[in-house]
Parts: sequence; structure tokens; C-alpha cells
Amino acid sequence: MNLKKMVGIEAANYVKDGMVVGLGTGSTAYYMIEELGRRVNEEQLNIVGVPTSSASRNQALELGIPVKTIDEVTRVDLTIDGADEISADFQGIKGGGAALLFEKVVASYSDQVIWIVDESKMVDKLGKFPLPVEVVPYGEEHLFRIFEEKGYRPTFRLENETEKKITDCGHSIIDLHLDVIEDPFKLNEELNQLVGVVEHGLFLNMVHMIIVGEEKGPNTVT
Ligand code: ABF
Repeated sequence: MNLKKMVGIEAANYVKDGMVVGLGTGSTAYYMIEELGRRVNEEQLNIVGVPTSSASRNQALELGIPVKTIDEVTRVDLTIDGADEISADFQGIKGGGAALLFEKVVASYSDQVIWIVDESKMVDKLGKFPLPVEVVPYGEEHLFRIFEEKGYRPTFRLENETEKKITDCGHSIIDLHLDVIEDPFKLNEELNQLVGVVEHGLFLNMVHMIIVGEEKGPNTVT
């Protein structure tokens, strides 16, 4: 079975009747949303979804899952989302799908967070996957230069050959090609202090459970 589909379906089992559910983004979260849609339609599961991107919102609506924005709920019971890399100490890089800002907002107001990944996402140390930094376009060239001077090997995320990628919030994304992040907490502090940085893809101490898709079956790690 497709490993992403396997963990998507497995994670959907943690959703119970009456829950407010954060709906992640990406090709793994896609399967989780599909399964929730099936349960809503076939099992009369009663939930409210809080999507983390326009793509997930559209998918949920097409499946008949009721949705609200994060500001229309007081709390999210459980968020299920994908990730790009997870280190041995359960810290993560997210944002390869450019939805990191909404993903981080929704996760930070969630009682429980589950990440669903195939086994290729599990790494010893973070950093091989380029770290996305979401920035305000006004002044972005200055941030880009600062990252270059620090040796972070920045590149602007592109939509196509000529245009920069613009997020759901109208921001740009600068990817940092770091190879290894020795101290994610220090880098987190450093990035948070830069004016014009809206958010970045380091998700530290934010996950409660990880479901890893392995050939032999889903492996749940808490
Ligand atoms: C989102 O989708 C992200 O934060 C992450 O970038 C991506 C995971 O990708 P996929 O599930 O498509 O491999 O959750």
C-alpha cells in the first residue's frame, strides 16, 4: 500500500465524534482528509475541520466536511498534518508545501498534534530539506542578502520559471539550504528576531504523536 495513504487513514482513526480537527496540507494530509470525508458521509461522523490552506479547505468542502477558520473556533482538539523532515528528537521542518504559516498557527492552538509521514522523512538531524522562511515582500531582498552573508544559501521559492511563489497570505518564501541544523532552537531564535520574517518552517516541541509509514505497517511513536 502507498505509505502516505496508510498513515493518512491510520491517523483519521484518532478523530472522534464532535471534534474540531485541524486539517493539514500536502500529499499525505490529502489521504487523511479523504478518509475523514468518507467517515463523515458513511458513518455520519460529526466534526468541524479547520483547514491550513486553500487546497485543504477546497478538498474538505468538496467532501462535505464542515469547515471553520481558526478564528471561528475557540480551540482545536486535534490537528493532523504532514512534515518534510522529523529528527530523532521529534523536531520538524515543515513548509515544503508553502502552507507553514497557517499550519503553525493552527498547531499552536491545538490540544493534540499528530504528524503523518512516510519513513523517508525520518532523519538523524534536520537540515537536508531546505528550511522555508516566509517573509513580507517589502524588504525581502535585504533579508535574502542577510541570509547570503550568513552562508545560509538562500533561494526564493518559485511558482514557475519567472514568478516567485506567493503564499495564501501574500508572502514570499525564501528556502535556506543548510544541509545540517546543529541547533534548531538557536536558529529559531535568530530567525524570529529578523524584521520581515513572518514565520519559518522549524516546528519545535509542537508534536504529540508521529505515525510513520513503514513497509510492515504504520509505526506510532509518542
Ligand atoms: C505539509 O505538507 C507541510 O508542512 C509539508 O511541507 C508537506 C508534507 O508533504 P507531503 O505530505 O506532501 O510529503 O504538511
